[in-house]
Amino acid sequence: MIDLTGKVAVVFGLANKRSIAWAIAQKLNEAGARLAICYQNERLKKEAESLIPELRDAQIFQCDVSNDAEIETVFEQLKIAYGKLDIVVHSVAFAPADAIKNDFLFTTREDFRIAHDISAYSLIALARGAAPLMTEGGSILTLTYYGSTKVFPNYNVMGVAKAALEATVRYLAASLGSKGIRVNAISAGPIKTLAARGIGDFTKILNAVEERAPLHRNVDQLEVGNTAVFLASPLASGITGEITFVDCGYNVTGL
Ligand code: NAD
Ligand code: 0WE
Repeated sequence: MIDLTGKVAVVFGLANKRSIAWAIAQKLNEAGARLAICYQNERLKKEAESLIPELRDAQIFQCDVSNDAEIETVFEQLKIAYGKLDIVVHSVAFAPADAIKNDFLFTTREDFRIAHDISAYSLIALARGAAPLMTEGGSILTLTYYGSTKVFPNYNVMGVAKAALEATVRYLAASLGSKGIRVNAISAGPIKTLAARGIGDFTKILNAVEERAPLHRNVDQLEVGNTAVFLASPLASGITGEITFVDCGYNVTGL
């Protein structure tokens, strides 16, 4: 068993119990980490408040990652509450609905900007806020998707933003390596979360994985959580700048 007793983890991107962030928070907590959970806005506060009692030694904080002032404030609050940080989980993505529905050719400048700001730039902003608190080194994790590399119908500008996010992981790994801070991404297979709701062909995507992935099934949030615990732990001390697939092997298949 991996033991994260005495470690402090902050997780961004909790919307509801189906969120990948929630599974990661649960698994980190099971491993012994203290948990700071961040939700985006007032609208999601109630949900966070209702879930938090399921964890041991957890607190909630509000932070919209598109807002520099809120990022600054949350790291001030985390410093007061914990004094240090060991693990940061970025489980946040957003593109305006039109951009992941309409023809990619018509992606607007503003929708491109928003997708990249929230889904990729925010990792840099969070890493910069967290680094001074990661005084004993640490692990930064983000969530990506294979649409960064291959074309999936409708993923559109999110695919471009995930490509930027994965490159950001590599540059941050190089930037923070000398402080003993590792930066990695988990590339998860498709999972029915809030972020997947309303995506027309989602069942088709899930079925394609069942049919073609080496394991002939889909992944669940808890499998992503287990990999997050590993990457956050000393067992992964030699791994940084890496994209780890948790997709039942789908990405290695050619047909
Ligand atoms: P989710 O909807 O539960 O999580 C997305 C989170 O992003 C939400 O909690 C939302 O509040 C947060 N968010 C959006 N804009 C924000 C902002 N401005 N400030 C702060 N938070 C903001 O869905 P999820 O599937 O758990 O997504 C988490 C991550 O996993 C995303 O990066 C997503 O791209 C990635 N991912 C998801 C899948 C999938 O199929 N569900 C597959 C691979 C990767
Ligand atoms: O990263 C994602 C989805 C992220 C996402 C979802 C939404 C829906 C609501 C970002 N922005 C928005 N904006 C909204 O208004 N995934 C990996 C899940 C996902 O989304 C897809 C997928 C998969 C998988 C969209 C098209 C095709 C496949």
